[in-house]
Formats: sequence, structure tokens, C-alpha cells
Amino acid sequence: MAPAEDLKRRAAARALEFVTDGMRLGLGTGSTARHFVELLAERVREGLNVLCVPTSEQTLQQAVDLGVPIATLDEAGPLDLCIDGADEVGPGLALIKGGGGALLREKIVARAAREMVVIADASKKVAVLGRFPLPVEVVDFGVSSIERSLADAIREAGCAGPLALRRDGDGHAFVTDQGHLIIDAHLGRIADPVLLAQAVAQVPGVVEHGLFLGLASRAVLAGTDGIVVLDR
Ligand code: ABF
Repeated sequence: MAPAEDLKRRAAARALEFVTDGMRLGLGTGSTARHFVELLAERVREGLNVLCVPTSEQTLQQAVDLGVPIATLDEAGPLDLCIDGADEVGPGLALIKGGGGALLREKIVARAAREMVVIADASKKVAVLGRFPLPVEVVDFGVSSIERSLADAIREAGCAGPLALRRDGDGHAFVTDQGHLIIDAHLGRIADPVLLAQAVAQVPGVVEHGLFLGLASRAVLAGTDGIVVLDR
């Protein structure tokens, strides 16, 4: 297994230790979360009793294929634990998420869980958020106007940088599981994530953004020198 994938798998395996029989789990999206679902499926085959809510169609399909018991969030009710990846892990476990386009369901599920544990390779840990573009999920009505308003809000929050509508491989606009579009904000540095989150959320047409603040209670980061578990 490639070194980076091995680190992701180690983080996923360590997070599995937080899962106990009978838990209702949120299942994240992305390559690290994929490792977690694979390892969780092994435990389910050994008799672990869990009920899981996937955060994307991609994770849903993986869980179904591997025989992991799933439910909708409405069926499951309050969750015990959400395990998910992240694009950046900053101070206070402030996160940038959404590189995989699943940020809306991810944030809803993370909020529905008593605890959210982030799993990642240690390279995701940063001193300041923003090197990774901030995904902003928007409706597909008046996208150019929304983008202009978003640029104004970002500037007023003390940030700057180009915005780009996310496109897939063949140049078409990327469409999320909820049928929305994503504008990526290439800000470079986010000095005040709380201020920026408040500003972005107020732009008409913005459905959700990739700043996850006050949601993660723990981060499991796997590096070449071992695994670090950070508590908020
Ligand atoms: C998902 O995990 C996304 O929000 C985020 O972009 C991604 C991280 O991906 P990976 O685990 O593949 O690095 O939650």
C-alpha cells in the first residue's frame, strides 16, 4: 500500500477503537473515510452491531457493497459518533472540508452526532487554514451573481483570492448529491475563520460552506513517526 494510503488506514484503524457495540455512526466521505468503512465492515462481519448514516452516495454505495447496516439520518435519529476526513485541520480542530463535494451532508451528520472524530494523515494539520481552497455550496440560480456577492463578503471578512466554479473532468459544472454547485475560494490564508464563516453564510444562495468550526471533538492524525490523537 502506498505510504500515504497506509497512513490514512492507520488513522482509520485507530478511530475504529472509539466504536462500541450498538453505536449509531455517521460515515464520512473521501479516501480516509473509505478505509474506515472497509475496516468497520470487517468488524461487522465479526458481529459488531452498528447502524450507519453515510454522508454521500459514494459512501452509501460502499457501505451497501460491504454489508454495513445503513439508515437515513431521519431513521437513525441522534448519532453517537461521526468519523470523517478533512482537507485541513487547524487550531482548535477548525476544519476545511468539502474537497470531495460532500460538505453539506457531512456537516449535517457531524452536527447530528454527539462526537465527531476526524481521521487524516498528519500532512492535513496546518497552523493557519486556507491553503486548501474553501468549498462553498450554492444553488444553481444566478450563480454569477452569487459569486460576486461571495467575493464581496470574503473581502469584508478580511480575506482575498480568486473564486472558481468547480468543474468535473469533462468541464461540466460539478453537481453535489443535493443537486447544488460548488464555488471554490482560493484564499491562501484565513486569519479569522469564525468571521469568514459568518460572512459567507449570509450570502443569499449559499447553502453551506466547508469551514467546520466547533464540530470536531477529536482528530486522529497518522504520521511517519506514529499516530497523534488531538482533543479539542
Ligand atoms: C471528506 O474527506 C471531504 O470533506 C474532504 O475533502 C475529504 C478528505 O479527503 P481524503 O480523506 O481523501 O484526504 O470529508
